[in-house]
Amino acid sequence: MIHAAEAIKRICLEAGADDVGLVDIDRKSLQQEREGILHVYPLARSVISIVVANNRESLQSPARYVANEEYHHTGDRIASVAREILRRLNTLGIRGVVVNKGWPMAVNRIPAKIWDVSHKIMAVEAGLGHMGLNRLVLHPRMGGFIALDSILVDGVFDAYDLPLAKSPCINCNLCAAVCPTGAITKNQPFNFLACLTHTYRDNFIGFHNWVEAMVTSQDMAEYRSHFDDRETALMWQSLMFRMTYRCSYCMAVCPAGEDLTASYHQNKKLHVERILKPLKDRKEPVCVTAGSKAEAKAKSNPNKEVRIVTGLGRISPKIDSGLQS
Ligand code: B12
Ligand code: SF4
Ligand code: SF4
Repeated sequence: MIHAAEAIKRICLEAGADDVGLVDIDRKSLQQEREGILHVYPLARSVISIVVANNRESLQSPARYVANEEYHHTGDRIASVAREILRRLNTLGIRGVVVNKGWPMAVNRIPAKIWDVSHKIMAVEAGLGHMGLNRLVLHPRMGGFIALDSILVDGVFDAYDLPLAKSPCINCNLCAAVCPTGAITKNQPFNFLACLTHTYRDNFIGFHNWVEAMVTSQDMAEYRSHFDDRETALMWQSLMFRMTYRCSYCMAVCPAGEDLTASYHQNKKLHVERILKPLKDRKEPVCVTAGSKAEAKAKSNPNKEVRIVTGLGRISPKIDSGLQS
């Protein structure tokens, strides 16, 4: 049976998605993604890509614990919305699987890819936006302030979406300007290791380093040379509550999307003063590996305290040596 795309989309919006697009998994542009999709759900025929908006101002706050709470809540909400959509589709005879929006992932696969379905690629194929210079999917209205999720279903639809003709990225370069690790630069590919080493410090990489520091340190002074008391507190918080993202500034400053671009163009200076500057000037440690371009970048901002860490290298030398620039 072929289902009406319009009716499926209506169900998604009524269940709480802020936007939705439909993708057939046989299209040529998804050939590399098929294996991952079929690993998660061997009966998949289509992907329903959904978007849920974040509260923008919470993500822009210099109080980063406020931004973190927003990430986690929007993540929970999109996971619930996706499950609600699937329950409703079940009543039409459509079966499927909701893919995790992010964590938990197949972290035991490192150094191989730890996720199976790239929500960004699905969202682009579903016509929900394009990846901007910051490598985030920018929605034409909501910009980058969105969470993404994908529902893999066995149903076939009478119409599918295609990528948008135009990218919402306005090439303002603010994401590159605010990035404390230099992961985003105009003429080079996104340096995911630079981003990962800093933003994910209180995630699995830092955790490995933390265990190592505890096992190998002879006394507290040596332990504190690896993890000072602030870092121990952040690790405790990530383990006790939920992971602390140390950065995400590239999302906070991005003026893409109708909701924001017009006001940005009206007063660029105000946008920079109010949103970019407090993040750029924020006094904080920036975690980098020794000798990396990220180290040089972090050192160039006097407001940042450069923290040399082991990074992923100790856990997965293969990734570090193969990809670090
Ligand atoms: C892996 C990952 C990361 C990695 C790599 C980012 C990346 N660009 O791929 C790191 C840790 C750096 C990261 C950081 C962040 N992420 Co993230 N991340 C993911 C994840 C799990 C997969 C992304 C993906 O598909 N990448 C592959 C392709 C599409 O990305 P790409 O840029 O074209 O290619 C790069 C990677 O492939 C990378 N790469 C190559 N080989 C390898 C090997 C390994 C092991 C890794 C890790 C990466 C890697 O290098 C390529 C060149 O840059 C998704 C969830 C999901 N399951 O889809 C969330 C996701 C992309 N993240 C998201 C967010 C919000 C963030 C952060 C803001 C942190 C946060 N608060 O959550 C930062 C922003 C950094 C940035 N500017 O991209 C959102 C993005 C929403 C949006 N509007 O687009 C997603 C979709 C989660 C969600 N469900 O909403 N993330
Ligand atoms: S999350 Fe931070 S370090 Fe990573 S790309 Fe964005 S601004 Fe750069
Ligand atoms: S901050 Fe500017 S350059 Fe960067 S992704 Fe957003 S619109 Fe594009």
